[in-house]
Amino acid sequence: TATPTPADKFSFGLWTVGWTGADPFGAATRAPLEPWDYVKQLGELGVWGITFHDNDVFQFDADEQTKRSRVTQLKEACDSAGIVIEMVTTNTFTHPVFKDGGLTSNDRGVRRFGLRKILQAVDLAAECGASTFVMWGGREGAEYDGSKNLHAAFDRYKEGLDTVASYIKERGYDLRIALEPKPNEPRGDILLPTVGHALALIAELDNGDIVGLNPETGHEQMANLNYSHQLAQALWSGKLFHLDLNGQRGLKYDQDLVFGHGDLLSAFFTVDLLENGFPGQPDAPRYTGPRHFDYKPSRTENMQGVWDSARACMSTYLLLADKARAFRADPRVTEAMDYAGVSSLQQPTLDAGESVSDFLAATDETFDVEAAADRDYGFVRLNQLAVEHLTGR
Ligand code: GLT
Ligand code: MN
Ligand code: MN
Ligand code: MN
Repeated sequence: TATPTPADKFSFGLWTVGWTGADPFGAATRAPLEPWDYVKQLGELGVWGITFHDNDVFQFDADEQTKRSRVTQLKEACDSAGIVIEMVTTNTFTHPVFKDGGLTSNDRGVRRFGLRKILQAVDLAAECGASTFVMWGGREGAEYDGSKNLHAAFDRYKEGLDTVASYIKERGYDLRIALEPKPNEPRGDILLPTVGHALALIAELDNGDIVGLNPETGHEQMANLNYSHQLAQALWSGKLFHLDLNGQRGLKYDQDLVFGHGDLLSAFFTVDLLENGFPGQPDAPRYTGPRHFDYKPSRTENMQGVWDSARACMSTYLLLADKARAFRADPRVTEAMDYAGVSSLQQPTLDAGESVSDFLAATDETFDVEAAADRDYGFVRLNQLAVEHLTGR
């Protein structure tokens, strides 16, 4: 195992280690602790930061005084554990009032109630010094295609997000919104099912400059997508504001396994991208934010297993980071990447200043179609080198 320190910038949602194991088929298998008790333990594990929903700290119907005292107690626990509150979010999915969503419910009263709850959580995020405000629209969706005017739903989603973003600007908060895509569960179909869908909505916002993404490993994999590719496109768009690392094994319910306990080779390339950036392109955008885990300690585990699994998330990440560094430093990998043409992709296809008509007129250009068709790229050998590093050969 590899032991983390706060310099590694690992963070955990309070709802992760705090999950008591209640699922749609069974009752809780562990007793809940108070938020500050989780903080203390996470501090001892070498964790840098925590994240939470408003209702991870106080109940949905808590009065102002209770909210105040519980938030204060949490902040004090973070201070004494040397832990940062890096992200805060709103729960607009647990209470039955949100059964048809918060920002996109068919019921306007619910939308106004949900928007107020979100804005109050924005104030809380700023008060706690968080830099990211995640918005996972878990209930923004439908089971039945005829139950929603989807055109209006996108209008209301845009309206809600723009209202929250402009409120952040108006207040001068140093806070950015990160949308978290998910294809389904708990709704049959959730709006913004993937990173690409969220990017497309952000492009339509009036205040989209402070709206980006919080992609989760398992959520992209539930849509049968490649997580590292999703991170790459979010980075390329300047929109990778935050992330949720975990594990998922195939197309099934959202497993929220320990990071690396799903597709390990994919996890390797995720860490490789996060730690080493795009290959041979040091000026390309890099992710420098928290290494945030959104996982669930399996309900077969007791409290020992909760802390073991939190440690496992961080240890897996650090072990993969070591492997990824060794992979990039390996001369055989450099050679295989050159052979594969990896660095050549950086070269623009047209010459500098070359016009389309010049390009079309350049008939003297010699290109051997047959030779290029016969070319060996050696991608398999390159991938095998990754496997060899990963298996410690
Ligand atoms: C919920 C969801 C997660 C989100 C959280 C943020 S809450 O547990 O399953 O993926 O990241 O609202
Ligand atoms: Mn999940
Ligand atoms: Mn989840
Ligand atoms: Mn998540």
